[in-house]
Amino acid sequence: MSTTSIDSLQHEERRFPPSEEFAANAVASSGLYDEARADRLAFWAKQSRELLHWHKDFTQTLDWSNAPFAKWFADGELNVAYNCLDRHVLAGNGDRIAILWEGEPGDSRSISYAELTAEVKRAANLLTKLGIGKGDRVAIYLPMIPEAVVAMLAVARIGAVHSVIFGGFSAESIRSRVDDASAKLVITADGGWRKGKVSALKPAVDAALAKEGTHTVENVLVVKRGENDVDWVEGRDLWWHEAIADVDAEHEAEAFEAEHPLFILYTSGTTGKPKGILHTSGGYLTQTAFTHKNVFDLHPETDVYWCSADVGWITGHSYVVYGPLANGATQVLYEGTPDLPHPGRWWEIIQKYGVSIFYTAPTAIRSFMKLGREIPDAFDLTSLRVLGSVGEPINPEAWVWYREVIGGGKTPIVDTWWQTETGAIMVSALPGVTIAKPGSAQVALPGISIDVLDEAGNAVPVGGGGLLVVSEPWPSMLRGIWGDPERFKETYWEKFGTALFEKPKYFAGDGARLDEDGDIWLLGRVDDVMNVSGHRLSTAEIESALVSHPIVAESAVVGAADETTGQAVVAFVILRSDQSEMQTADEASALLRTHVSDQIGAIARPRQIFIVAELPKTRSGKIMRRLLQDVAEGRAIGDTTTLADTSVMQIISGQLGSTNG
Ligand code: 7RM
Repeated sequence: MSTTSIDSLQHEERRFPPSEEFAANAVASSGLYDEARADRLAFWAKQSRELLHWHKDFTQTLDWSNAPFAKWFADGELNVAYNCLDRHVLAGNGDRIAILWEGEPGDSRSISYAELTAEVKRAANLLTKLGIGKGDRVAIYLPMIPEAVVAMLAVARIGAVHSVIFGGFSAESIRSRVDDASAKLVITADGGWRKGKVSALKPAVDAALAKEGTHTVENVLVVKRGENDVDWVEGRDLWWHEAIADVDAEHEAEAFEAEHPLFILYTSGTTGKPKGILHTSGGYLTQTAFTHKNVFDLHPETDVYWCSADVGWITGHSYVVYGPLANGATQVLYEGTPDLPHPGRWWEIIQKYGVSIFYTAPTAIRSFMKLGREIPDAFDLTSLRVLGSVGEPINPEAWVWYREVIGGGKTPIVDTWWQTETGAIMVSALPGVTIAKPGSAQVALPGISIDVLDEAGNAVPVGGGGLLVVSEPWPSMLRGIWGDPERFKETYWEKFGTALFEKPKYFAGDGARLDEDGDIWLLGRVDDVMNVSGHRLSTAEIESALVSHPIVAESAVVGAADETTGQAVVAFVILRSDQSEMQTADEASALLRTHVSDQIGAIARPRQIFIVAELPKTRSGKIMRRLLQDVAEGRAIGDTTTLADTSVMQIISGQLGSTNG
């Protein structure tokens, strides 16, 4: 909700027509729209056969008879890793570079498709030797190093299921994910480079595995990267480089059913417990490959692609690992922070490798904007020809800056809307086809059906706001929530269509507006999910972390508009009565910020914590976050008439004169 509307007035009238360079792509792409409109399923079947190698062809494209549980290409068989590796080598492209890796301290590695294939084959043999088989879950907790990609592909190659846990998450987050998926193996590193120093990873895994619910883990495989000292559990822990040295180099990829599970990725929802989003093989790989090729106009022989996302997020899964590798792309992988050892590090990397396609988040763009254009202007960025944005709405001002300063005023920008659940891009302009409108994600991709509906399920009129839904199943859709089919149905499918309806529609949780051209403008989440720097965080999850601390009686968390990160976490906390005198509000607030960071991870640490005496509640006891949001954003407080006690907000805003927070 926050940033889109403010400066859209200033830029809304600006239109950026496609340049001549993309004329050929425009013709090809409009053909895709036509084909998909004529027969959506035939379109996806054709794309899938063109983009992937099927060991066994499929006869049925979609089985939606058990909606909302979909099956795509169900009787087909393929191997995801073979599609990302072996077939490129067999096609004569083994010497093509797959990964141009940059470590934060300045070390680098360049890895060809032949080398990556060889490495994944060894890793697959190692996993098998460790007793990992088809369907077993493997947790991966690694920095942005090539072994992260190797580990994911090796797991996929043997038909096991990976659960990648972002390296910024805490021991408790690792514990709950390992427990939920009953992981048999954890792959981690001693540490990785982050913000100019080695940040240890293994201690968090050790701490997690010392907790309850993690007894399923038999081994911990440790990549040496940080060279930091680590504790060692004999019989459980193995060094990756030692263990991989004495396994066979040959490995033949076995074919698995199209619906065989590929990975689980946990994401925040509206409750305190993250959901394990399940993705499967054939449909997921079809749509990640299709979108990566067409949304970015990829030419794998000549392009150098870079997506700045960490593999711990869905963007890293789909647009660092599976999409680009399925398409045989050459890509940059960067371990560290954007501003080290100097604030132009990213632009230096683009110059060094001649990056032509760059995909990043609005938060990053806004923080570079703040530093001024002198920094990127000092580098040669003329190799760039397509820019992408993902994770949150991009405000028109940042959009225009991105195009002018980074894209030299000539590159198309694709603003891509999608989710962990959708698996791949759903709404985006196509370069060369769509007249770009800064701030609007614009149109559904070929083969994707998007609607904006009101609460009753009716299409909103032009200019109207409503809820974003996907009205037809799509190949890379989530297949469920791990271990919780009821929550899957409830969360996504029951708002627009129940078992009574023949065809339920997918409710995305985002608000959207349609303009007079039919373009889609995303307006932010309509549920209690926040978006901080393009990362999803749940208010309920942070609230439960807060109340797990013995000094806290009650808490309420809101996402407050933030100039750089889109939203920021702001918490309101009532201390237990015996605690209020024990410490100052400042002390309590500092203690609790650290506590949240320990419980979930540094990204969830509140920007501010206000220690308050009361929270605004309705008569039925529901916290009115809207009012707290007014306070957190420094606005006049809205309508308080539905509060059980109307004086509460006066007390809270009165208190804010005090210094805590
Ligand atoms: C890819 C990713 C999903 C949520 C989604 C939206 C927001 C993502 C855009 C966007 C406006 C965009 N997956 N979102 N992309 N909002 N414009 N181009 O971020 O599962 O982590 O988050 O992110 O609210 O529901 S995610």
